[in-house]
Amino acid sequence: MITLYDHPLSPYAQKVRISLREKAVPFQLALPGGLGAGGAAGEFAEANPRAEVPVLIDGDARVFDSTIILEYLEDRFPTPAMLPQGPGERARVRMIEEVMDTHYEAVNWAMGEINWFRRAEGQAAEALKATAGRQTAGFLAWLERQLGARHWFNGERFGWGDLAVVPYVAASAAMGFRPPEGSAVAGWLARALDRPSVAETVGEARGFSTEGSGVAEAVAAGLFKREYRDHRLEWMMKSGGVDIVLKGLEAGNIRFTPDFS
Ligand SMILES: N[C@@H](CCC(=O)N[C@@H](CS)C(=O)NCC(=O)O)C(=O)O
Repeated sequence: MITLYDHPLSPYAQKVRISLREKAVPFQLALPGGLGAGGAAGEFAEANPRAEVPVLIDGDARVFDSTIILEYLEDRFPTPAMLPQGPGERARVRMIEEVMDTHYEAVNWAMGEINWFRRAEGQAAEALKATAGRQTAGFLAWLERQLGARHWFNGERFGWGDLAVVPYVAASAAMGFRPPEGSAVAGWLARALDRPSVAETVGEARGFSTEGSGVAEAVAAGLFKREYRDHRLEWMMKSGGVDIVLKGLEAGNIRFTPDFS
């Protein structure tokens, strides 16, 4: 049986859950201990030197990084294919995935830092949220052009292009940044949320509430070390969150990619 180390709120993990469900591949979920606290260990940490979810274990194959896992699943369980036919179409959906994973994700993640982890409060928080709202509107406008007259981002059939977008747009919508009413993306989101693979995955994320879970207090107490890597760090630097980074470094409650050994 395939094991997927993941977390229900991770958009990267959600991409993999949706692909597995579309392909009707049985799998078991495992939540790694120490995730987010900088203390992951065991099979999960051995499989992924970055100590990030998702990680997929399939016999001797131990695969990290959501895109590489999707590629693995495509090779291992080719039917139904998630990628469209033809090099041009495949490149098109991979570019959409790249934008979602390395640009859009930063905005949702930053909203989590503010709303759940309370890295900023009062006026400072409001200013950061306003910036996030403007940026999300920009991404949604970009997505509207990518979708064009297509039924799915993937083309005629639901696939990679859609499972790569839906975790991010559904999360934005849940935070109040919805696709404009009547837009093609709003129609697409409703269609996507109707699919059992997506409904189950997004439902699991929405059922995992951080309200009252004490995560902000855990950050303040230094029990959480949130990963400020790549585009996430860039978001903070370019969007008015420099103080958050400096305070987090001083308090020791942010981390970067671990050194390899
Ligand atoms: N490029 C990776 C990114 C994975 C990633 O950033 N995962 C986050 C959760 S959304 C994580 O596990 N972070 C580790 C931590 O917070 O300690 C992928 O596509 O799988």
